[in-house]
Amino acid sequence: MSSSLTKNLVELERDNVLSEVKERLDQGEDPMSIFKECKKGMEEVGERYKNKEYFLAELMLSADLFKEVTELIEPYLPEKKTEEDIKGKVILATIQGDIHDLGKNILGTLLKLEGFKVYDLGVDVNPDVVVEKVKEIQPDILGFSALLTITFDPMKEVIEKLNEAGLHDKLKIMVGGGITTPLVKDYTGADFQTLDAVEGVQYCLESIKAKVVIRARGGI
Ligand code: B12
Repeated sequence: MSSSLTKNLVELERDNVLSEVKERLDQGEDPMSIFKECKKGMEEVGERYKNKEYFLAELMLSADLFKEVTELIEPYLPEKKTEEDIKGKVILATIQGDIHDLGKNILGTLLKLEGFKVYDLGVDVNPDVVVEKVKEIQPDILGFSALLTITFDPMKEVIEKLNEAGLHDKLKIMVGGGITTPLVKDYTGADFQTLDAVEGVQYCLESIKAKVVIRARGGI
């Protein structure tokens, strides 16, 4: 049974959605459960789009609304004060030529909820900027979100540059987004691919655990 929040998001009832989210956050409700209800609504919007009940306009409106919801939720996430409290650092980007960001934003919010520090470089990001940011931030994970086939080569370019600089050994690279497949992972040289943000979060958690074990054994 869908909650009123899920239903209102599906029906694009912006004012109702935002006022319910604000109210429940003020009452101290767990931000993750509010987020999950909204995510469920987004999945339903996606279904309606697939079934041609909704069109691009509805999809865009729901995306904007979902963005507003996540902006309301984020300040209520448990504060990660010290480096030790943070599970790991993740850089996210939609590479040059691609401006789709809905999936990336969902992943970013889920990662924050899980305790990761997320550096979202945005959309249409130049490959060299990604390489520079990896050098500067030294993340545990780099995640690309891709919805267009033209992203394959620039993602590959970044990964090749990271390999050449010996930086790929220190981080895991994942690709996701509607257009990606295991073949895209192999082509670009990434370590992991998925079409599911929750699986992406799981992969980040596992990568961090593995890194801790390697460190304890005197590795990186
Ligand atoms: C919404 C949309 C748009 C919106 C984007 C709004 C926004 N802010 O993102 C707008 C209208 C702007 C748009 C523009 C265009 N679009 Co468009 N768009 C779509 C559409 C309908 C939905 C994509 C979407 O947001 N899905 C919902 C999200 C949540 O799904 P998702 O990204 O896959 O994310 C999930 C997982 O994959 C995962 N995930 C996502 N990223 C990552 C990353 C990692 C690391 C991990 C672990 C997980 C993960 O998490 C999410 C939840 O589980 C698709 C068609 C479709 N049905 O997919 C076309 C589509 C992607 N677009 C397409 C095209 C061609 C375009 C345009 C070029 C159209 C044009 N002629 O102008 C432009 C592109 C402009 C550009 N330079 O980028 C094509 C791409 C074809 C191709 N093979 O390259 C598609 C497939 C439509 C089609 N069938 O032709 N688009």
